[in-house]
Amino acid sequence: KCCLAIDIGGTKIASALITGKIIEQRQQIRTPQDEAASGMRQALADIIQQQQGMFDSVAVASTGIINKGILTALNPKNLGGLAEFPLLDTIAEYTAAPIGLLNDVQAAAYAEYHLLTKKVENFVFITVSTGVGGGIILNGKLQIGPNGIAGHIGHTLADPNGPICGCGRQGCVEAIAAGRAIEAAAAKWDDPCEPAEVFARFRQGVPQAVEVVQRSARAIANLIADLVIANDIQRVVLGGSVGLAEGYLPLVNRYLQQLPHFYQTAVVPAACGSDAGLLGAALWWQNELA
Ligand code: ADP
Ligand code: BMX
Ligand code: ZN
Repeated sequence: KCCLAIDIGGTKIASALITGKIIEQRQQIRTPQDEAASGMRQALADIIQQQQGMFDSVAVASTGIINKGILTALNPKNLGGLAEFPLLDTIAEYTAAPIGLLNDVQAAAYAEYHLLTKKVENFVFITVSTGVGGGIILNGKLQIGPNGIAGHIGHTLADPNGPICGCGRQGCVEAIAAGRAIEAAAAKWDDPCEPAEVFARFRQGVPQAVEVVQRSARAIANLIADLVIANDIQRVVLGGSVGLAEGYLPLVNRYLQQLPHFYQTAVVPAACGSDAGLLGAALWWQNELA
């Protein structure tokens, strides 16, 4: 049985054919930013039509709140202003195969949890990417919630005096720590640059870059501490292009280790790297829906 997995992020849309844990035909395109709704429809149509006849099911991991087949952005700025999109109906126009939908980070958490070698009951996956997202597993069960909202930990409070988040709240973790937040900070520099270059400068010790990366890592360390003390989380896995950027995780660990021991837990990088969302969507479909 082969599953067409699609992972829709704020920056990139990945797709692949997945059989068991084997990933084939992996492709990646940029997430449409202007004309976001028609761009999204076209991107989905292209992916499905390219693989037509090759899959028995479609599993989609998407950024945003996924509820009753609809994608609702908590932070529309992460999706080129797209606030709501009929994900299920759109995909169903292009294929008769059964379709499963899940939030992108809930999916990634599912994959990473099921790949752990040392079993734990309570687990969190955090992505620091375009936004900051989370997937929470309690007593071995992925938390989705009655409205699909569970795990949106990027929108917990980091600083009541912080920047206004795209979700409308002031001082969210996402507004301080996410790739887009780093991008916004670096755009104001005399010598502006992209997040990848911010990290290169951070590793060279350029003070401006060090400050921005430290601010992000400190917010994530405090978020982890809050999750641990609220839910007795035994393990945290970090993903996303910012979360996996060289030098970032050691910094998060350093801030976490400065806190009293009850707040601490092991934080490790995503075993599936940038494939966690794809693999998680397919695994979740196979195990929970098929
Ligand atoms: P998505 O949010 O679509 O899942 P990513 O996980 O790749 O995608 O995260 C995208 C964010 O990561 C963007 O804000 C981008 O600027 C930033 N980014 C991309 N590459 C790097 C890198 N090498 N180091 C640090 N940040 C990066
Ligand atoms: C945002 C939110 C989450 C998502 C997280 C990470 C939107 C559109 N997305 O907090 O649903 O899981 O970003 O998403 O409101 P990514 O695009 O950075 O992978
Ligand atoms: Zn927010």
